[in-house]
Amino acid sequence: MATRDNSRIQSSGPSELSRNRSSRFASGGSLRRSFNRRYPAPNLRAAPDTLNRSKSYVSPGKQTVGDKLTRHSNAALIAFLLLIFSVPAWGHVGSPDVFLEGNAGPYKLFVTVRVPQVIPGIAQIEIRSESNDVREIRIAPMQLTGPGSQYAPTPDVAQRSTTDPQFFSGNLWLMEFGSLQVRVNVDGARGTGQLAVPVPAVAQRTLPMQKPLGILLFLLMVLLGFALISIASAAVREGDLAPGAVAPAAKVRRARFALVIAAIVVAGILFIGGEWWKADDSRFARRVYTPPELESTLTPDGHLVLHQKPALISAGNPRRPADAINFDNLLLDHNHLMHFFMIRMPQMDSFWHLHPAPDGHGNFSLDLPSLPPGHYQLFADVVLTSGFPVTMVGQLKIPELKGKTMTGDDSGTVAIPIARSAKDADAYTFADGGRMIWDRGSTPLKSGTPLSFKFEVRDKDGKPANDMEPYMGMATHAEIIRSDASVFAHVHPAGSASMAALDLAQMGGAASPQPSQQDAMAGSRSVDMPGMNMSSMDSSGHVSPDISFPYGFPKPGLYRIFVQIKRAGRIETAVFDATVS
Ligand SMILES: [Cu+2]
Repeated sequence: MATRDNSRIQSSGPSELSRNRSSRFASGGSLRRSFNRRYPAPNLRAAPDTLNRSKSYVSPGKQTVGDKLTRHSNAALIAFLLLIFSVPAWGHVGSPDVFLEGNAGPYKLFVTVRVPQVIPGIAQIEIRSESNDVREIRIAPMQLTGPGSQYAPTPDVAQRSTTDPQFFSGNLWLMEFGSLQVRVNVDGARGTGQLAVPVPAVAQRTLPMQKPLGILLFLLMVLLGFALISIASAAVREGDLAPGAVAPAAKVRRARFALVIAAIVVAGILFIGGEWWKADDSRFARRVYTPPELESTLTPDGHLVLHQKPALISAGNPRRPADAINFDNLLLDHNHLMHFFMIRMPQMDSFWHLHPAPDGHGNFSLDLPSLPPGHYQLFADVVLTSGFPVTMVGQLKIPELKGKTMTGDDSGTVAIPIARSAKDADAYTFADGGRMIWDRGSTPLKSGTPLSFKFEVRDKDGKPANDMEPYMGMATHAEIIRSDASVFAHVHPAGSASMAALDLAQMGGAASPQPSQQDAMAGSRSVDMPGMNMSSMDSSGHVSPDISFPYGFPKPGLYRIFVQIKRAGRIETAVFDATVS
């Protein structure tokens, strides 16, 4: 997803290095082999091209002349090492990583996919099994939709942790942008099972070249350049002289001429190389994903029209077209084509989750409810037909406004402003006296750690609420927003992947479903979605007052979490603040 994240690349600790340095990346040759092994057949021919191009992916924003000279195979190797040793920084509208809780057959898994910052790049897969009867877990990357989703590559075996036998991890190369998936196959005492994890793969940034490396390469360039010039001139001057003989004046003159010619040739090579580097760099820069902007127009009577701005999500694969944001062709994501969120900034005290509808002219529109006036940050979630989830961002100033009454799945709340100093509360009281309690556990919240968020809903008498209902087919919808709006995640009990993408993934990568199929899927999901975390819902749709979802904060900071539930026909939104270190 998108990069609104300015965080710098973090330095890699020793453990990070050793985790990434698996033997198959030791040399270029084995790298190529491993790539062919793990990638679906239709892409094989694209492989060398993609592979060679990857050296540009470490090209810096600010380059020294030396940086531009690295056009050799060892430079490509260095580039790969840089890629391998980089730790994912965080993007999305803050959150590129995928957290998923689901069932691979009889085995309940908690899967984290740490998406690389650059594509091609290495995704880190971490899997925790709830039970201890798992013998082996295999993982493989592939496209989520289209022909590439039909040909699973040979999977890799995930390594079992030596200290924690229920924890498995592995690294996978993601060679393409766009809508991918990681297939997780489990073999154990209770038979086999499969879970497909949708992974939106985008380049989040251009990795800068490390300064010492740039200086080293620059010096090498100077050395090699001068060496080449002097060899050329020395060869002309002394190439056919007897040992110890002195070069005649004519040869000395010709040698000077050769020196000038060699210098011009070297300068020309450097110039062409520099231009090549720049072209490659800008081509990659165009593929770095930033959240598409959402344009909005508000009429005085509170009618809001949302326009798309054309944006393409490159596939990075010449055989696969780029994904376009097209408001006329989206997937239904838990019953709606668009989930639209408004939050008043910077207080984060007025929060709305609305569902605009297509207006038939390529736009989405809705009548706003009565909102407190102010400056609002907008987030709009849609899912492209490839299963790629897009969060568009925008800003809107809301004047004093007499809005319409909310209907259907629309909801919102006004709470106290977010405060940096106060100790974060772990209970939220609803208007009817009922409460939601956050079981924060004893350890402080840390960024970069996959967490299971657990909440308990109590009625006004303090007893577990027995009037919980599914809200848009699920026990809860939670929105997690950083205080500077640089992180936005829309999370469900099954995790941070979009529900529409999950539907596609569990269908086994059939081509994009038709709307009728989607309706059937949406309908069936509210009762039972195979593979998904429905632990807080039973087959009759009864919802437990204990709700949970997996998520990991992408970076430290202050976050506000809106946990939305439905009780006795009312949609309620609990508000929690989280200080993350
Ligand atoms: Cu939702």
